[in-house]
Amino acid sequence: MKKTWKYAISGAEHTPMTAPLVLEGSLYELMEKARTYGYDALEFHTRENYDFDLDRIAALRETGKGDICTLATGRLYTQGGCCLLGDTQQSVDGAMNGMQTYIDKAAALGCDVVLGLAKGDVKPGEDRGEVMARLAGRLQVLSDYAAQRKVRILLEVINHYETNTLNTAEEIMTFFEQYGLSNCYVHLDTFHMGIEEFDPCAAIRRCGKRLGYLHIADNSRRYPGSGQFDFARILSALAEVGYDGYVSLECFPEPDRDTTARKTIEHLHDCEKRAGIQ
Ligand code: LER
Ligand code: MN
Repeated sequence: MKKTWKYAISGAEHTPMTAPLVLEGSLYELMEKARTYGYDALEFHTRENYDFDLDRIAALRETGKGDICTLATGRLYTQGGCCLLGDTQQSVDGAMNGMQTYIDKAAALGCDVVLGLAKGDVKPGEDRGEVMARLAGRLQVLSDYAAQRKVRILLEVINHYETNTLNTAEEIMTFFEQYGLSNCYVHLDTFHMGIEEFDPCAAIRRCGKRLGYLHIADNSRRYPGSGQFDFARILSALAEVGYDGYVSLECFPEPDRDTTARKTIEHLHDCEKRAGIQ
């Protein structure tokens, strides 16, 4: 079987103690570090108004010293308090404007955006069908805005302890089948799948060509290879659907950032070998 995907690693300039983010440091240093550890690119977590030095990034790319594949937007919600299903107009406008700013930055960088918690929730007493239609309408605006700029929206499937919408591959695929949203792609995460899916490989196959991004962590949300998940099986499922996006490490940096980054890439290469993936 053929390896069709690339590997990425998550990082931010400042990571809260509770965040499952591996690297911490300046963006440009992290882009280089990712490459040194053997990953193809960096997944960067930041606020929407981050000032990217595009010349410096272009130089890192041209010399093969570093790359950036995604901007994660969760801080729009966790720090900015805005989400697409917000209960005030200010929260919704903040999320729409904030996402458009992230998309503008991603367009300048030539990368994609991840949308997870900034999606929001159905509130008690609300009609779920109506709320999901409202979410689809707002996503359609963002999806069109991003498509015009050649940016894809990677919509993350997150477990039900963190959010109450789009918790499984089946749910998001049914949502896409109902509303189209052709520039939105499924973003799975092995940690969340361990909670929600009967079989993560079946979930990958259900998404097929609509799978756009994958976070990996082991069952305890520590590095792949530290726990019970079978990553050889997961990589085989990716090969089966011809997945050509990034497999990005998002886990707790325990026992430390360096060990996490090294052990993961070692384990992934070992799993590739065991699964006969070249
Ligand atoms: C973010 O990628 C994620 O997986 C969520 O658990 C964040 O809370
Ligand atoms: Mn994730």
